[in-house]
Amino acid sequence: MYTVPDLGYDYDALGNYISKDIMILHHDKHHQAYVDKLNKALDDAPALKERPLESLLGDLDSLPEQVRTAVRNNGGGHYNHSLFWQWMSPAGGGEPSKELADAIAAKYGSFQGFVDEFSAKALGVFGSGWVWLQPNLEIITTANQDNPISSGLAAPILGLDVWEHAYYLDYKNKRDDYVQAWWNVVDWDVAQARFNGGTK
Ligand code: MN3
Repeated sequence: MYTVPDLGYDYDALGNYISKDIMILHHDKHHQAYVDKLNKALDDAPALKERPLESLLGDLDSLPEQVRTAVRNNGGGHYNHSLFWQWMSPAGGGEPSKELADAIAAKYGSFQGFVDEFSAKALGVFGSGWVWLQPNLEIITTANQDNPISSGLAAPILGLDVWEHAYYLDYKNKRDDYVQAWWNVVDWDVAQARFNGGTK
């Protein structure tokens, strides 16, 4: 049985950037719903419970057709959100340090150049989806709850949820304000660790 992980910080820890109301709704309701639906789907295919979630998402075509879409959407939702909470911190913001900062500057000219491109891609996602920073520092987007690992790519080192449920309570339709605020809570230490350590 999958469970929703703790945030690792208080619901109100991200201050005015992402409100307590959003964090409660997003973590306790939306993420919980993905977990509940994933567990329910796997009751119909118990053998899949023996495999790590990364393995299922990395090989969706191998899954029985009756659970494939549920695993893609709800397994993806669980996987993505479990990472998303880690990528934010009340001590976040600023710029990455060390190897990641140098690599980003080498690829994008400057940290601000990277932020501008990532933000533009976040605003360019039509409807619901995510924007990701990959270990090779490419910025890619996916629709719905898809993760790059389902396309044969590496697991991302950073990602931003641009579903309306992630910002509507605070920012209404202004996704640009949400994206701008989010940079203030990004936990670069986690992104750095994933960059250094490599992701599958
Ligand atoms: Mn979400």
